[in-house]
Amino acid sequence: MTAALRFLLGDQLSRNIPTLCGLDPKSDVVLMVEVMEEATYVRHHPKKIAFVFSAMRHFAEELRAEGITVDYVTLDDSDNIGSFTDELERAVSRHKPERIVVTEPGEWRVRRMMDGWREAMGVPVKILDDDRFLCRPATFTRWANGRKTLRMEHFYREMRRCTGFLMEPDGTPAGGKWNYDTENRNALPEDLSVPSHLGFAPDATTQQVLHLVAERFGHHFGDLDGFDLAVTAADAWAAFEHFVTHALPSFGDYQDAMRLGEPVLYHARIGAYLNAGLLDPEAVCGRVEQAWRDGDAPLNAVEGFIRQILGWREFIRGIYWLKMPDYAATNALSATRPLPEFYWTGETDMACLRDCVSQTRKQAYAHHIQRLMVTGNFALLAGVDPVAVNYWYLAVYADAYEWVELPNVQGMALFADGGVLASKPYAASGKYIDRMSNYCGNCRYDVRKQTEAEACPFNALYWHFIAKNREALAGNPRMAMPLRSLDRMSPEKVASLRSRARNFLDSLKYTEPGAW
Ligand code: FAD
Ligand code: DLZ
Ligand code: SF4
Repeated sequence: MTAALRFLLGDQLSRNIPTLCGLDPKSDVVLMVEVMEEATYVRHHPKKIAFVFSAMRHFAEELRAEGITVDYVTLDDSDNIGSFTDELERAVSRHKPERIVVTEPGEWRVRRMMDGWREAMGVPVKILDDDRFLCRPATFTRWANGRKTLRMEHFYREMRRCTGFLMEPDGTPAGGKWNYDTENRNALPEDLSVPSHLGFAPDATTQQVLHLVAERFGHHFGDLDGFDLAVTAADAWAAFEHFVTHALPSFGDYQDAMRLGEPVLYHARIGAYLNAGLLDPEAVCGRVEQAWRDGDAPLNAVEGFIRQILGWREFIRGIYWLKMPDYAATNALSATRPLPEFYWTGETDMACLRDCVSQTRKQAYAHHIQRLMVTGNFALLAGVDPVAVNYWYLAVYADAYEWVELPNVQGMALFADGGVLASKPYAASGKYIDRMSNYCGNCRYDVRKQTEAEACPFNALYWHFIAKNREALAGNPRMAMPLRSLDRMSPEKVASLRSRARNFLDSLKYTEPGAW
C-alpha cells in the first residue's frame, strides 16, 4: 500500500516543490499525467504542449534516477481518461494511498477541481502552498488591504526591502535609486547586431513528444518545427546563463525596442522555464544581482530585469489570487468586438502586427512590448471583447498560464479592470511603434498620416478610442492630456478620424467565438 500519492502538475517541475518535500521513496508514489483536458481547455500552441510534455517526461526520469517511484501516464496510454480528476481517481484505485499530496495550482479553474478532490477521492487530500514565489497570496492580500490603489512600484519597493535584492546594508536601494526605467527606453540603433540565444536540439524523448503532438495537436495555431526549448532545469539554467553573458548588459537599454524579424533581442526568453518550475525566480534574481556586483552588467539592466521578476511577476500573481474569480469577467470599457482574424492568420498589411503574429506562430514567443504595445494595443483601441483576447493570449504563448496571462491582458493591455492594475490604459498611436521599432519603414501604411486610406490605422484608432471612451476616462488625471488634445481638435477632424477608424474596423474579417 502507498503511504502518499504525490500528484505533480505540468507546471510544478521543481525539485523543491512542496509536493515532494518529505517524500519517502520506500512508500510514496509520484503521479504525473498527460491529459487532453489540459492540452485543450484552450487550443495551446503545439510548441507549448510539446514543451510541457517533454519537460514532464524528463523530470519524471530525473526522479526515477533518484530511486523515486513515478507513475507516469502518457497521453497515448489507451487507459488514459483525459482529465486531472479522472486520472487521479484511477491512480487512487491502483495505489490505494493513505493520503494524496498536491501543491496548489496556478489557475483558479484547477483550484476549483482540487477543492472537489477531498470528497471525490475518499482519502485525505493535502493541498500545500506553492512556495516557489517570493510573495505568498496571503502576504499580498495583507499588503493590498486598506490601500486605495495597488501599484506595482510600491509593491516592488516592499519586495526589495524584504528580500534584500539590490539593497545596501544601510537599507537604501543600490545606486541610490529604486528604479532606472527612464534609462530603459532606447530605440535599437540600426547597425547594432543582436546576440544569439541558446537553443537545444530535441533529444529522443523530445522527438517522441514532437511526434505525438504533431499527430494530436498539429491543427492548433502554431508551428512545431524548429523546436529548440530547454526541457530540463540544467538546460534552462544554461540558456539563462547565456542570456546573462550575452544580453543582460543591454537588457535595460533596449527593453522596449522592437525589430522586424528579431523576436528576442536582449530579452531572456525564460518565461516558459520560470512558469513550469525549471528555473527558480529567487536564484535568477540572485544570479543577475551577482553579475552587477562582479561588474559584468550595469545597474540599469540589472535593476530593470530584477523588477520584472521580483516586481511585475509577483505583483501580477498577487492581483490574480486577490481578485479572482470576478476579475476574469471585468469589462470596464464595454468592449464587445470579436477578435480580428489576422490574430490567427497573420494576414494583414500592418507590418507590426504581421511580424508579431508570425513570430508568435513560429516560436510561441513575443517579448513584452510586442504583447503590450502591438497586439495588446490594437485589441484595446479596436475594443475587442476581453474574453476573446484572453483566449488568444492563453493559447499562443509557451509561457501562458492564467495566473500570469489574465492580469497582464485584462489589467495591463485592455484596462478591462478599470484601473486595478494600471493607472491608465496603455493606448498609443503609430508614433510610439515607429519610435521603438523599424516596423513602419517596412509597412504599406504611412505612420505620418492620419485619415487618408494609406494612413497608419493605429493613428485614427487611437483618437477613436479616446473619443469613444471619453466618459470612462474623464476622471483619470493621467488621461487629461489626450482628452485636452481631443477637445482642441475641430469637430470635422474628429469626425474624419473616427470615420477612418470605423471604416478600417469594418473592413476587417473577424473570427467567430470558438472558431479556433
Ligand atoms: P524578459 O523581458 O526577459 O523578462 C524576464 C522575466 O520577467 C520574464 O520571463 C517574466 O517571468 C518576468 N516578467 C516580465 N514582465 C512581466 C509581466 N508583465 N508579468 C509577469 N512576469 C513578467 N508573461 C508570462 O509569463 N505569461 C503570460 O502568459 C504572459 N502574458 C502576457 C500578456 C500580455 C498582454 C502582456 C503585456 C504581457 C504578458 N506577459 C506574460 C508578461 C511578459 O510579456 C512575459 O513574461 C515576457 O515577455 C516573457 O519573455 P522573456 O522571458 O523574454 O522576458
Ligand atoms: C499546460 C499543460 C498542458 C498542455 N498539459 C498538461 C498535462 O497534460 N498535464 C499536466 O499535469 N499539466 C499540463 N499542463 C499544465 C497545467 O495546465 C497546469 O498545471 C494548470 O493549468 C495549473 O496551472
Ligand atoms: Fe504598424 Fe502603423 Fe507602423 Fe504600419 S505604420 S508598422 S501599422 S504602426
